[in-house]
Amino acid sequence: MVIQWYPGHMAKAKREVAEQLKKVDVVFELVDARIPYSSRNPMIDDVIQQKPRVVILNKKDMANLKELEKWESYFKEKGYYPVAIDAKHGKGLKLVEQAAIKATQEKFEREKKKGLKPRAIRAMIVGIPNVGKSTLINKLAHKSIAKTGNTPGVTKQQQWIKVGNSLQLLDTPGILWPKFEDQLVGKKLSITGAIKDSIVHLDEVAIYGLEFLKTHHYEGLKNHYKIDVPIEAENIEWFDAIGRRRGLLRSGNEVDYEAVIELIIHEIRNAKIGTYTFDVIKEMEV
Ligand SMILES: Nc1nc2c(ncn2[C@@H]2O[C@H](COP(=O)(O)OP(=O)(O)OP(=O)(O)O)[C@@H](O)[C@H]2O)c(=O)[nH]1
Ligand SMILES: [Mg+2]
Repeated sequence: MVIQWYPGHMAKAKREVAEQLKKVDVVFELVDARIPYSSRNPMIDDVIQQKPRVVILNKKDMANLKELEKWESYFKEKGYYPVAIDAKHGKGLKLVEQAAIKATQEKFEREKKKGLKPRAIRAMIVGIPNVGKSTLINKLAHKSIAKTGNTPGVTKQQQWIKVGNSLQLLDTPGILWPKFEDQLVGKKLSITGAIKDSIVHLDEVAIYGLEFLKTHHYEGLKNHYKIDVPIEAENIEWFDAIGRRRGLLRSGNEVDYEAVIELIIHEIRNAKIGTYTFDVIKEMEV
């Protein structure tokens, strides 16, 4: 699978985020709870460095909660403050503010000792495309934040949004690139909708999804499609069974494989078959 990677863009995005970071006390690193590791920017630690960090595992409603707990422990061990939320439905928003308070406690105590006046905690969101940055900003702000200054050459006016009693959030998130060069990561990013369909081979993505479900959720997969295919059957037999069951046929009663591929990806991506976490911590070297 050939996935393009743009080092130039990547370096520019990194510089821009690093510039914005100077203005904040804490960073909200937003990741997709279905791929808490694969949806991180590979240079993120370089960018954020020692700044206190809340790792927000978003789209909890589509993830496997047991796996999610393991990832929360993983991030805690690294010294971050993880919280799992569902920004779309506004669940877990309070946790974000609470975590920000904890993450910055030491810094604010130091400021207090120096005699500095109490002030709001300043935060910004960073993350790869489609993890829910805009959704979260709008939920925390209780309104849709207008996009400002999209014209080239016009300096973008950044604004602070008041969140709860203690937090101010920068209205523009830092967008970073996901890790493109790893094949498996690319498939995980695609199956969760983080990268465009036009830059991947959808057949490989569908096969990845099917094999993940066969390995981890065989019964659920069979029940969802109301098919009975032995686990050791070739992928093509699964495609045939799913296609016939759903009536995805061409003339001559042939299975329309393109349609099956689209169906599988769509249903996994939108959690129609079940709620899954594709980054399985015990299967990874992290
Ligand atoms: N199920 C579910 N969907 C979510 C959640 N948060 C965001 N989404 C959906 O994910 C998609 C992307 O959300 P955005 O907020 O646009 O993501 P973004 O990070 O701003 O994306 P870019 O602006 O492209 O970088 C939208 O369709 C949202 O409705 C969540 O917690 N659960
Ligand atoms: Mg956005």
